[in-house]
Amino acid sequence: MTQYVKVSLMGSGYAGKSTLIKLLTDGTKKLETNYRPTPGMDCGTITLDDSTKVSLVEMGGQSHFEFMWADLLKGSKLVVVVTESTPKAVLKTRQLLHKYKDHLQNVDLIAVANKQDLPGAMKPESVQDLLGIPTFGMVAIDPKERINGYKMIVSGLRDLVQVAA
Ligand SMILES: Nc1nc2c(ncn2[C@@H]2O[C@H](COP(=O)(O)OP(=O)(O)O)[C@@H](O)[C@H]2O)c(=O)[nH]1
Ligand SMILES: [Mg+2]
Repeated sequence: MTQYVKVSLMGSGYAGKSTLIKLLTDGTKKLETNYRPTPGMDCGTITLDDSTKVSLVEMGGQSHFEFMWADLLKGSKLVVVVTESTPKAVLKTRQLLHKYKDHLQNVDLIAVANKQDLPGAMKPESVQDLLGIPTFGMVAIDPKERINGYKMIVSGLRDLVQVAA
């Protein structure tokens, strides 16, 4: 029987959550770069092994969808907080983590310092210092980053993957 593991992606609108889901679930070589705000939710599935699939669920980042977040977070094995790598965006993400800290208490958390390709991007280590959670650098529009994206999800699910192995 296949077990589904829920991984939620949260973060401000425009951070790159939908692009990251596409990167991880879609074999295409070129990732579309037009921005379309996610209407509430976006999702995709990746296969870890014969018996385990990961459901990636994006929580629409715009503030008028925030009312759904507490519900969407429920049952998540891992929450991936996606942020742009500008100081302003990272500070906003830190506030977001603070605001939802009660809902994030019993779940593994990692952060993605996305858009590392943009000039002046903060290094993942600096983003990690500010957010206080393990942080991975990412360029979600670059298909070459796909393997790093998988590794990041697998390392976030390490307890579960060890059990499955
Ligand atoms: N330069 C650059 N742009 C990115 C990257 N990831 C996403 N984007 C762009 O940022 C915009 C917002 O991305 P999207 O995935 O829709 O953000 P979401 O609102 O968090 O789902 C889109 O135009 C993407 O093409 C990246 O790593 N680098
Ligand atoms: Mg989106």
